[in-house]
Amino acid sequence: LLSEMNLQKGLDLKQFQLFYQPQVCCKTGEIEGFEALIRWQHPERGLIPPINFINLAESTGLIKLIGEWVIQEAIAQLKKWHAEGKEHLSLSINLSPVHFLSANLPAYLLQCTQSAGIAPQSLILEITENVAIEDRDAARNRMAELRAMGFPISIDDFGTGYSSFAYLQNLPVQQIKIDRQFIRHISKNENSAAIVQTIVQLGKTLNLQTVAEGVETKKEWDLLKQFGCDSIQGFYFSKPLPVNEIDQLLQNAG
Ligand code: G
Ligand code: G
Ligand code: NA
Repeated sequence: LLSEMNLQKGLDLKQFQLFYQPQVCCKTGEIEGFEALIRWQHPERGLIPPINFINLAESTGLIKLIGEWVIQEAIAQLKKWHAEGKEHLSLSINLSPVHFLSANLPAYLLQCTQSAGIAPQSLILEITENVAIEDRDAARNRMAELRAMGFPISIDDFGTGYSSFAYLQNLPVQQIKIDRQFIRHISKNENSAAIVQTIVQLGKTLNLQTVAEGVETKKEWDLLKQFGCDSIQGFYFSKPLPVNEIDQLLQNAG
């Protein structure tokens, strides 16, 4: 079993790696950014997916160190892409609730983006709906603080939690990511299609960017375009890939 000691060692030995999954603009069909997804390249166990260690990282407090590594790595990569003339690319990172609410996160983010010369607007912070359930006031203050600095905030897995609408009513959010569980049935189930259409409509009314997650087929992509969804992410376009393969993809895209 994985332990705290293993995890710390993984950090020390730099065994973590970011994979990147493209996000594609529905209007132009072009890549507009990526979501960074962490992997653990373990010498004996191979590539370990985040579901197998994020909970442990959260319960041991190591999630802050891991999250700071993700921030550093993501910004360094973004800086490379921007230096190659791809200034339009954005990068989304996942932040755990504990890290999101931790005291020095805003200062850390600002320091990292400033020293890299990266505009905060191009680093999108993804948080899940649970963040506000646990500590509503702290979450609201934190979002406002990060917004004031220029970091866009995205609600991940939108529609699956209890507080979806509370978020949109009160909190400074710029993007919602429509959960895969709705997307994967839109071409077969009228209820799923209606829910997604309604979320997209809501996004338009509230001036929020809508991103559909887990898009796997041409049929789903066509429907989402028809609904007016802003962006898609999913296996239909590309699975999450290591950076060398992403660079190839960007090159082929011209
Ligand atoms: O890439 P994959 O589908 O295995 O990711 C599963 C989940 O792990 C994602 O939904 C995401 O919420 C979480 N995850 C991936 N990368 C990170 C990360 O860098 N930090 C945190 N906190 N969670 C991540
Ligand atoms: O919750 P979050 O959005 O961070 O989850 C991203 C995870 O979803 C990644 O681990 C990624 O591997 C997975 N994923 C991305 N695209 C697809 C897809 O089209 N289909 C399925 N089944 N999983 C996907
Ligand atoms: Na995410």
